[in-house]
Amino acid sequence: MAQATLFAEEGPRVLVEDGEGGIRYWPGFVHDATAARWFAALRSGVDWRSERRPMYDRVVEVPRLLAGYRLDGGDLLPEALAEAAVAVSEALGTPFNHVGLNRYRDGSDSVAPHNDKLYSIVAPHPIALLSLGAVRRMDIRPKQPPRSAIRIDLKPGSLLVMSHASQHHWDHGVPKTKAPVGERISLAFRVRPEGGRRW
Ligand SMILES: O=C(O)CCC(=O)C(=O)O
Repeated sequence: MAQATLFAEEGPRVLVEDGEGGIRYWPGFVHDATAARWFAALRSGVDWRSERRPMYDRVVEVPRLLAGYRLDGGDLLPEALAEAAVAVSEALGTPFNHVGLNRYRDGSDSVAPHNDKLYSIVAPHPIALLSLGAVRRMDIRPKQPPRSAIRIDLKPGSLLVMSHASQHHWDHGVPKTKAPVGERISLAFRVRPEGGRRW
């Protein structure tokens, strides 16, 4: 698909500055119609899994559905995912080799505040989060005081780009909400180290 029909016009906004591009929010990265088409295709075409993970002395259900694909030719990609991967990689000039998918079924699904583990991503490449489906709020909070959060409503078709360096100083998370919200899917593009543990 030609990029002219993929991309919307609203450009990126800088939320945090650092020497590697900081944290940028690009509300209209793709048109609403493209975002809606990718959402529908991925919701039905991905083999979603639920996961349980150890948390302190317990094992808890991860509060969202997950999936992941290699982008280096190792996995057969749903067409919508292949299109999204090309769009994001070309726009950022980044050789992303992995995409993690998160599906938030309703407001009780969430991701706790965290930073990407630095051993699991290659510097100086950024992490890019493409949002599809319902709007959910992301809180981006400095690790050091004063810890006041940047709160950003992630619109469908938006791209949030976080530098590798930002992961040292900022946490990000999508809190639960009691508001009635529809489903959201996020695509988290990363450059993983070859032979690393986190594929
Ligand atoms: O859903 C999002 O936009 C955030 C996902 C996230 O933080 C992650 O996959 O590590």
